[in-house]
Amino acid sequence: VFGLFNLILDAAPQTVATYDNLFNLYLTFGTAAAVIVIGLLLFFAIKYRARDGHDPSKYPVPGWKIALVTALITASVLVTAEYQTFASESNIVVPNSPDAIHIKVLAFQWGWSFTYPNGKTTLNNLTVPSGATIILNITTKDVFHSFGIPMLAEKMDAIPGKVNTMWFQAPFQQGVYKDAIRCYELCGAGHALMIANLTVVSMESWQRWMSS
Ligand SMILES: [Cu+2]
Repeated sequence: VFGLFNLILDAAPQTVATYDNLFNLYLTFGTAAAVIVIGLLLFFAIKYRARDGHDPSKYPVPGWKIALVTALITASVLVTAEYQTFASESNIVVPNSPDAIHIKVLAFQWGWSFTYPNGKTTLNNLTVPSGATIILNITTKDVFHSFGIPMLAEKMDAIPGKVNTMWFQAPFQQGVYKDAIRCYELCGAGHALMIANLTVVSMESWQRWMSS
């Protein structure tokens, strides 16, 4: 099932694949740990249950070998998860690219305003060129909000008096991604309405709009 999802997201940005791979790794280890622990718990609970003719003091006690094997398996799982986590960080740090497009995001009760390098502003719609590296500088006019693009597996808090940076690679597929942007911090009566579109245009029409 996860392989299938990855296939569908094949055309999606690298950051999405990084987050998904990491999530699937933790999910796999977590599920395996749960199955083994709960399975053994049930197995031993039934095997060594109290009944006539059985003396608990005569039951076998696990020796150092089984303890060592358990410790080694646990250590290798933890080392693998930590290694993958730190290795993934290089894929998601804000890129220091001169081609990156910087856009200011201002959250307010209740909506989003985006200000582009040419000084223009759009409301509840973020327009970016296909495949480009986008660096967002996110803040808020009033209360705490949180800027999230679930389809890109990204989220960043918008905090009064502070500018938080988040970056993403724009999807390659052009078009309007309806309701792709949402608020993830309960921010008042209109919280559920803090929805914006992500519009992906060609680099040519982006540049035309930038210079218009
Ligand atoms: Cu909000």
